[in-house]
Amino acid sequence: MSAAPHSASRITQVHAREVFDSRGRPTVEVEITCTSGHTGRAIAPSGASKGRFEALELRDQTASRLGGAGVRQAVANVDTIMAPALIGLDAAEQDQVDRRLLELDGTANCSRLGANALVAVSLATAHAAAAAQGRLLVEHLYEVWQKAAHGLPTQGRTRTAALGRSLVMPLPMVNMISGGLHAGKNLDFQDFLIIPVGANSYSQALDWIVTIYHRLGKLLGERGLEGVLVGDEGGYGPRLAANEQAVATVVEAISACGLTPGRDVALALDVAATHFTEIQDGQFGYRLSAGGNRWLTSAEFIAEIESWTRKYPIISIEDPLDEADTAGWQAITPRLHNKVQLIGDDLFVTNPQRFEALSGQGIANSVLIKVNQIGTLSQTFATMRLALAADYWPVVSARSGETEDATIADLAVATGAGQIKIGSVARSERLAKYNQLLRLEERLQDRAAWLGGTIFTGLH
Ligand code: 2PG
Ligand code: MG
Repeated sequence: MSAAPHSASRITQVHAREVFDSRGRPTVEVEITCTSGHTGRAIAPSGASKGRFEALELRDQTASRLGGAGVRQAVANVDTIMAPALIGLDAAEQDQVDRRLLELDGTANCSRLGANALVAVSLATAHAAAAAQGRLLVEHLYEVWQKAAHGLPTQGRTRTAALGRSLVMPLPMVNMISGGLHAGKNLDFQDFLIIPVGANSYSQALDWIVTIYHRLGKLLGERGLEGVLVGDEGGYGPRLAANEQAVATVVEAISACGLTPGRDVALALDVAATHFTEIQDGQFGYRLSAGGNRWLTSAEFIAEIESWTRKYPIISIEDPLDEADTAGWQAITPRLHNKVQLIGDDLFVTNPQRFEALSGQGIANSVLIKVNQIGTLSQTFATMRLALAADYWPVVSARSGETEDATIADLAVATGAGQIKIGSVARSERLAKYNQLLRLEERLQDRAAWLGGTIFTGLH
């Protein structure tokens, strides 16, 4: 049902400015004001280990200022092109606003106006609509999502049957040790994470995570492993001898806290393999540096990852192979899909078309959800809907470049995604989201379910 044209949430003003993210890089902030006088604000995040098929983040490329990273053009695009076209629309009609944005851009990857401009406008629209209606953001997003998810089959799916249909406090997947592009390439793999599958509430999950994080820091410090230095997402960035040592050390930290690895707290990896792919003679391969210089074929690399899943309680693996190594993905999926969550991040880039095409080839069983990979909230919801309809777990995710903007916390709860990945439990751009989830848990109480590790029932 369309709201009346004189509704309180009609857009009267759209304004952008350049602000800075957690890496001290410029990004786009947008404020949208409605007839009611209420304003909504959002800030675009930014990735470092990007997928090749992500929407384009527009940077000024003027070397004389901020090394070319400025976003003044994206800001100008909001103020001069988007604002006049959005004024008068109803912010509560998210799909109309997003459609208008995509029409104005007119490209498949937001390359004319910039995905950083689009995402900030799209998210600010939701904030403005919520404020104008005097509702919590999570409540407004829930309504928008329910509309987008309309007709989602409720029968016949097992893994994700409980997801996407109601408010759910997400199970956090939390970075403990960082490598790859987020920590000066000290390790090949990007994230060594934990999932508190045995926790019986979000706040208990967070308690466990924080306890393990500090214990791990102490452990690394005792071993002289620079345990105090943290990567872009707040995870420790120690110079370990091998990728596997990171896994073993995290397991040790879990046990040292009196928790049982696997039962209470499981492990997860974001391999981000795209960033150490090395094609030789037209064949996909992976160049590992930590623990000796080795080049492995896809098949050898898959065998190595599989051997880890036998040795350690790993329940989730993200981007184990290059985004274009389709044959590799087709080989790893049947081998591991009953045992682990196989997340496509760089693989799917939250793009509904890519998701449809690749999931149709039986690749992965989970999709990472990052609004700025695709541009707008509506496209993000389209991907999430497709994911749930295909029985894929959606995991709402932050980027390595973040800010105080905590929208994804509300987004994860509103969509009932079941999982969230924000980084570690240090650095305020991460805690802004974890803390918002604590507020939501308190505020929503029984209205938001806690499914915890039960979403993985069926994996063994
Ligand atoms: C990832 C993300 C977040 P980036 O690869 O999953 O951890 O990193 O934002 O750099 O793409
Ligand atoms: Mg990733």
